Amino acid sequence: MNVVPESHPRFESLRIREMLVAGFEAGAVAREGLMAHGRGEAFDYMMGERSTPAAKAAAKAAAAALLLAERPVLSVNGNVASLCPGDVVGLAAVSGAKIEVNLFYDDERRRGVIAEMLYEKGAVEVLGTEDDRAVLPGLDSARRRVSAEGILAADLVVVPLEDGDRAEALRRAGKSVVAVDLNPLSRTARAADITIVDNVIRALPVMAEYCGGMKGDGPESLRTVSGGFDNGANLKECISYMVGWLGGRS
Ligand code: PTJ
Repeated sequence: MNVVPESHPRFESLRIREMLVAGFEAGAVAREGLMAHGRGEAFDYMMGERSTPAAKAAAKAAAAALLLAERPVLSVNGNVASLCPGDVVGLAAVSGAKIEVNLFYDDERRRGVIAEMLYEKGAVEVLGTEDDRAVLPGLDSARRRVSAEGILAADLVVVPLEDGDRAEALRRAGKSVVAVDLNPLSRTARAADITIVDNVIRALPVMAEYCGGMKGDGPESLRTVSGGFDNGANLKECISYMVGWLGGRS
């Protein structure tokens, strides 16, 4: 983690890459997760590697929805565990959400490594490592294996770095879906109720901050915030922001 000098103009981006490589070497990140990060990086570049006003609005609506939910769950994969395990634990603590490991490239050993990374950051309980997991209907990938006490019973699931299939299956199962995806064109981004088009590294702390700020608010006020959110319009705003950002650089 000390090869790139802090004075390097791309230090932050390179530091994030090193976190993923370290996560890969620790056995948490799938090989394919490294490539998925590359796609994310490209979109992040197109929005100036910052949380846009549209992303902040989506994070606020997501925080209100999280506080309103009765059985919210944060779904964690290898990339998320390697990039921001402490932020996952922090968001769970402030929102009352459960934490569940759920992998596309499912592997018992990797699930254990990821759970351990979260426990090291203070997680009280990490679901998804049990042998006898339940099945989320309407999904063929390994992501269908879910905890009966977690995602199966959830009324809202936060899905950072997701594949569209599961986002759609979760919606069909009657759950609200909050996605964090740098790609505003992805199937996940379109299938979710609320999509935060931002890097998960920035989005989770912003969500936690909004949760902390709105924690004392009544359900009516929270419903006004989450119900007033239009995901389609927000995605359009994100795309316009990217086009504007690129236009300004040419
Ligand atoms: O750990 P596993 O086995 O669950 O595997 C995880 C990956 C990421 C490999 C798996 O979910 C996958 O293949 O995902 P996709 O279909 O490549 O989608 C990942 C999405 O996340 C893409 O739209 C990327 O743009 C986006 N993305 C990548 N890095 C980030 C991101 N979004 C937010 N923050 C990031 N840091």
